[in-house]
Amino acid sequence: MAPVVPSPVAFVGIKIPELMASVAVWLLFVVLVVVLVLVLAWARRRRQRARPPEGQPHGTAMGDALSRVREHLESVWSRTSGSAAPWEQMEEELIAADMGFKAARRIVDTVRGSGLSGADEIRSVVRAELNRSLAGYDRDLHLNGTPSIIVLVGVNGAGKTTTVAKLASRLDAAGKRPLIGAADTFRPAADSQLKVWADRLAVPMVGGAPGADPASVAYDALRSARARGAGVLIVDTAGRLHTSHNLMEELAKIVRVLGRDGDRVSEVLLVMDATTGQSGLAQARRFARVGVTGVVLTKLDGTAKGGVVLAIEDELSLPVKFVGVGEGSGDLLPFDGPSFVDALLGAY
Ligand SMILES: Nc1nc2c(ncn2[C@@H]2O[C@H](COP(=O)(O)OP(=O)(O)OP(=O)(O)O)[C@@H](O)[C@H]2O)c(=O)[nH]1
Ligand SMILES: [Mg+2]
Repeated sequence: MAPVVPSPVAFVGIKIPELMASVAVWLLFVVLVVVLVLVLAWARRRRQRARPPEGQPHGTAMGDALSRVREHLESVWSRTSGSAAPWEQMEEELIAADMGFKAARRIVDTVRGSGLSGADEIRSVVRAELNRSLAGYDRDLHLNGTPSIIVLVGVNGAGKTTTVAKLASRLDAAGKRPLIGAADTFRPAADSQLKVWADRLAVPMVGGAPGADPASVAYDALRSARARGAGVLIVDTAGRLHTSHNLMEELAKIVRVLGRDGDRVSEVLLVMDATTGQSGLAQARRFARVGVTGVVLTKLDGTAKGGVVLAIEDELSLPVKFVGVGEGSGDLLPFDGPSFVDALLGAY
């Protein structure tokens, strides 16, 4: 008769089914921990990909974006130097750079009055005049309230949705916990366009059904932002023609409804396409009536007409707060007068 060998399991007093069950539980636990670690690492990588690497500038520099205008103006200074400078031609060239009639006239009068004639001297007189024109505007992005509310408005295709994404990226990188409100319920693809951005940036978004009342969608997004403890709500709106009374009323309603519970909309930013030039000013005048607090000038990278900043500020008395210099999430620069003037004239 074979000797009876006691099973090691029986030896330590645990039955085999119990042992298997506890091993299964431990295995499950280990798998869950591994999955959790992988998901967290993946989410972190995605967020880092959406941000510019440390130490690199956030998107295209202003100087690169304005290189075409700068080259154009460079030829203006050299051609108009000398005592018999063709002032009319200089004025025309400045208007061609989209500075607007008022700014162009002011610059020519200042250069003429200075009695200076060398290209470098003219450039330094123009630099002082431009800096003076652009000084004194409050260009800060004001974030008051919990959450702070930013609404973007503008005509079709100006760059609102892209700017919402760029702002979300900036504010997220600054630790402001943004939430995107997709209140363009008019264009069927608008919601999915913004969702792609929101997913890429790992920023939460609240939208609504196509055709839903944009003011209700904006209000739902505000409630969600409050519930999630978001720091800033950024609301995208549908592009509209400034001439449509009803659509302009709809914008006013969005702003009103967002303030219903005593919140205040911190910023209503008018998004303007720099390539539209002067014709954008008539549109902007009508938009300004919905309480616009500042302008985001997009597509500055694709134009030889960056001078429109001066025309906007002269004509609308609204500060340009940001400029768009590309299609990426990092291609939004806070506008500041001296860097803009350096980009226009060369920094020396
Ligand atoms: N080069 C360049 N392209 C831009 C910039 N901002 C936006 N765009 C492009 O302009 C096009 C329109 O941008 P959208 O953000 O969809 O414009 P929108 O105002 O939301 O358009 P609607 O919702 O249809 O009114 C897109 O192809 C963008 O990639 C910019 O600063 N530079
Ligand atoms: Mg849009």
